[in-house]
Amino acid sequence: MALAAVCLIVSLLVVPAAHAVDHIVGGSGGWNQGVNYANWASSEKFAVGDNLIFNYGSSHSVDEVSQSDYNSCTAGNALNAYTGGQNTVALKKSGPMYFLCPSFGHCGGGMKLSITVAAASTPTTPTATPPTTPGSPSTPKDSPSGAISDSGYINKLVLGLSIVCAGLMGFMS
Ligand SMILES: [Cu+2]
Repeated sequence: MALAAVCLIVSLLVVPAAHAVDHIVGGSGGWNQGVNYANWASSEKFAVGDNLIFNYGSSHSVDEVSQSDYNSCTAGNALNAYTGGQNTVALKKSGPMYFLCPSFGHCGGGMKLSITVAAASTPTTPTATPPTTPGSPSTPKDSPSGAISDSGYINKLVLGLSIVCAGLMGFMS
């Protein structure tokens, strides 16, 4: 039982955890009046597993709302409400999300944000450095071809872990 749990956790952690991105809402402008959030959002790529970070002063707060409440700047039906000046909102599922500031007049003045969350991205350009150095001529034994891509490396790692876990669990049962 314990081993199976460990194997499951390991295989869940290995791949997706490396690509989460924290999006600072509004950039240096933060969550405030006078920031164009449509422009800001258009320059970001949101994916499941990422986080939105809201930073704001005491005259503001953050409501996640429905699309219709977003369009009409209706506060009071918040799906989730955030206060306190600094919040991290985890993007847990793909699709649109809508936020506004419920302080009177702020949403109408532009303090509203809509984003579209994409499904978790595949690692097309991984930045993690593998523990081995396949490009180095001093380690020919680890990678005879010298051309294993990062994604190929991760796939082999996951496959290897799966085989080891399956073997261990078969041995234990
Ligand atoms: Cu506000």
